[in-house]
Amino acid sequence: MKTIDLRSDTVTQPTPAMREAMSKAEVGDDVYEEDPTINRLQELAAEKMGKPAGLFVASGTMGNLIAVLAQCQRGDEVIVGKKNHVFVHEAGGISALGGIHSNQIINQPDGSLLLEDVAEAIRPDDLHEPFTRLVCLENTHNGCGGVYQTPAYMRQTAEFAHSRGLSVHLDGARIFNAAIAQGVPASQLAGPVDSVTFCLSKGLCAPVGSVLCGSRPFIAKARRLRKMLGGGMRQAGILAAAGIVALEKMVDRLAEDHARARKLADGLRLVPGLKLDPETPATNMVFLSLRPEVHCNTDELIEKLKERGVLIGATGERSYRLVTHYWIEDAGVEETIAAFRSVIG
Ligand code: TLP
Repeated sequence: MKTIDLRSDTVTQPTPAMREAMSKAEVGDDVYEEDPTINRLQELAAEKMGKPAGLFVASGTMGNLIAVLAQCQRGDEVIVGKKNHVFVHEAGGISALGGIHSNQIINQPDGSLLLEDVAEAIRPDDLHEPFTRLVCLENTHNGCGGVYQTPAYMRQTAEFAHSRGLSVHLDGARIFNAAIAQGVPASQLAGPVDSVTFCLSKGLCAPVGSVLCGSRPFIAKARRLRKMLGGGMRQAGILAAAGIVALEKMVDRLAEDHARARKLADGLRLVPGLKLDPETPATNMVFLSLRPEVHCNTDELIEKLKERGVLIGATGERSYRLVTHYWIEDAGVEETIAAFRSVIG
């Protein structure tokens, strides 16, 4: 039985073209900045983000952590959405490792932060309070349903933050999904912010890695912080080679994942007992929950689907996320709908 793994796009395996490029990659010691493949990946990534420089990092989590550490001192404060990955899913790294305080504000259902809320969260110049330094955004927004933010929102929010003396970091783990969904270049979304992390290892299928992009002085500081965190990776051009294939060959096809997510949602909407989140899917994620008449606890549904070869993830009590990606084909979508029908229909 072939497994249909919809738990996340992080489960994607490298493509044959990636394995081929990895086996042939020219490498060097990246701590000396002498790995030609990493250097090429960083240049390509920076160009795509519309930034002067890039830094290959081990993960999205590491990229976000370095970005925050580079822009805040211990005791400083970051304004961040309550549902942002950096606040919810990164093991509290910014406070544990950076001593950085977070001021969490409400995400609107579309993932955005209201400028009024940002304004209210900015600390006055009062010795009792921390200094506010940074605003963290996320696009697409995972915790809010894989929704995307528009270029206008990114510009307005960054302009506002800058006018108040704050920097802006974008967790753009899935920025290419946001770009493809809107038919705009990713640089239009990342252009207005000071730093951006995006992931090569999610929908783009590379086995490992993210790239953090920003100004040259920012990246120089980030490089030192990466070393401090144990992330100087030596001959990691083997990994960067897959990242180059990801950027050159895997971006445009994300539209296929979005179309399959829509097909999946359309099919599941017709299964009695399932309630799909309004507007889902915005990109490659389908969010749904069980209606009260279905007698099944959160894990039971996961187990029963697993017996039929379908893996999905829980997002809460009787609610779930299904993520489409390169390794999910049309047949997998049909089989998933059929599996749901047989389990709860
Ligand atoms: N998200 C994972 C889990 O951690 C929840 C997933 O399965 O979606 N930013 C965003 C918006 C993310 O969704 C993720 C991963 C990251 C950062 C972290 O990336 P990695 O896993 O490379 O550290």
